Amino acid sequence: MEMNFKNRYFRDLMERIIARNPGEPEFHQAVQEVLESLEPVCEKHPEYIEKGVIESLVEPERVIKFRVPWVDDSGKVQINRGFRVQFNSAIGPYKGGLRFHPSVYEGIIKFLGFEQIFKNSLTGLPIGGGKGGSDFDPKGKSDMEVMRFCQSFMTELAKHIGADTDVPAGDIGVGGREIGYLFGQYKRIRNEYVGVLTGKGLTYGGSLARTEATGYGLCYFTEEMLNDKGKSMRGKTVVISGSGNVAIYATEKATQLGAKVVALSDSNGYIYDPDGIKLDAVKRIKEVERARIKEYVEAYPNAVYTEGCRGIWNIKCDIALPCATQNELDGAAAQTLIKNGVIAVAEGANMPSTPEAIVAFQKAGVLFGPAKAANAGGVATSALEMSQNSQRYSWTFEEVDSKLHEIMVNIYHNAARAAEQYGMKDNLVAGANIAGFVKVADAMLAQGVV
Ligand code: NDP
Ligand code: 2IT
Repeated sequence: MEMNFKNRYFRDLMERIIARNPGEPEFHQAVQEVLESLEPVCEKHPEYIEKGVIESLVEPERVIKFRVPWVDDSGKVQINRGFRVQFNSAIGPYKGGLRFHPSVYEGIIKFLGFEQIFKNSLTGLPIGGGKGGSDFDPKGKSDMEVMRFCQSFMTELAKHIGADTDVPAGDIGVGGREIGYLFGQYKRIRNEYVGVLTGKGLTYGGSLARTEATGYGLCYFTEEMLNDKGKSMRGKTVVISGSGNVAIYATEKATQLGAKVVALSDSNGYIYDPDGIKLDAVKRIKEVERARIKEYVEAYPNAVYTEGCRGIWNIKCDIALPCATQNELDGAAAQTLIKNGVIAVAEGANMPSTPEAIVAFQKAGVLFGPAKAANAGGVATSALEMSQNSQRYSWTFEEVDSKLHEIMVNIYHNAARAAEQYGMKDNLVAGANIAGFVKVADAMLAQGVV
């Protein structure tokens, strides 16, 4: 990856990070983007360099890696790897999701845990950064296999987490079903009924609106970003990649805000419905049947299914919301979107746009909402779930949703203000990195060398 550092300190540090974390390109990518944004901050505040804050920030406080043995339905022993990266606890207990996907290895969990530090800080709530997961693939497994895997995973993870220590949640491959099994096993091992996980079911301590929060928050952010430029989502055509938790509830809120969502995808391919996606069919296929998105065209023959997920960015749209996975939208896809007149892109997934894609959008004047800011509604609502658990009380859907809305509006303005303050007006990538960083860095300085 090309390095654009002006300052020698940052270039040397980045080279050291690459050498000390070999074979982890996603982690290098995430760190480099943040360090590039922090150069102007450290020019004004050299104490962040002099007191070792930057070097501490890029080194996880703790990396836990463990064997996850379980028995499949045919009686065969299966071995997976489990991870939890406790990255930074300067402003609160570690907080971040668990990802179950065959592509998971230490570098993926480190990139996600690193980004989580800044995202969590941006929410304005007291949560540190962490992430975990496994290379286990829930696809094609029976409920009982998923349960046995989750119980084994938690048997080890329980030693390292706690309601005031580290609070995991969902991410790719981890939804309500998995959180339920994980919570049950934690409670059994520790004999404690505490809010140690978020995204719990509503019958056992979950918060209303957590399921919807990431997708809804993404749209609240996008709407505010557009409103600030005298525009809105109403009447716009939207393309959303993925068809999981984030994509489904982004589709629901975008539609409520008067936009028309015409495409969704999964890792096999994408559907295009020029009449607007009918979300009830998608929810049935993905949430109930756990089937593939191509089933949609059986219910709605006007829609077209195309094999291969990356082609989704060829569809003409005003707004693109990548909500599947990292590096799913590259420079060429960005150029196609720009040529087709896209006005706004906001990231529901973590790091879905490659560095080349981000540069292309910024050069073309496309409004660009980076993941750390745009998808922070999920973890923000997780923090609201923690508050409700501590209070032993639950808020109504409307109360949680209105707090989520307020948080997303504030995140947009804080990122926009930080960008402007450092002479990078409208660069929300830099603004989000800087606004997220300053609170964590000041907390680290105050707490000394720890
Ligand atoms: P889900 O598991 O519910 O859905 C993931 C979706 O992305 C599926 O449609 C999946 O397709 C697709 N997908 C996964 N991997 C790939 C791949 N390699 N190529 C193409 N498509 C892929 O996960 P979520 O909706 O929860 O997460 C989606 C993104 O949002 C992730 O980047 C996650 O980190 C991020 N995020 C999630 C939050 C949350 O609260 N859940 C909060 C903030 C960010 P398939 O079924 O074929 O695998
Ligand atoms: O990437 C993310 O912010 C999440 N997967 C949600 C984390 C959380 O703790 O709710």
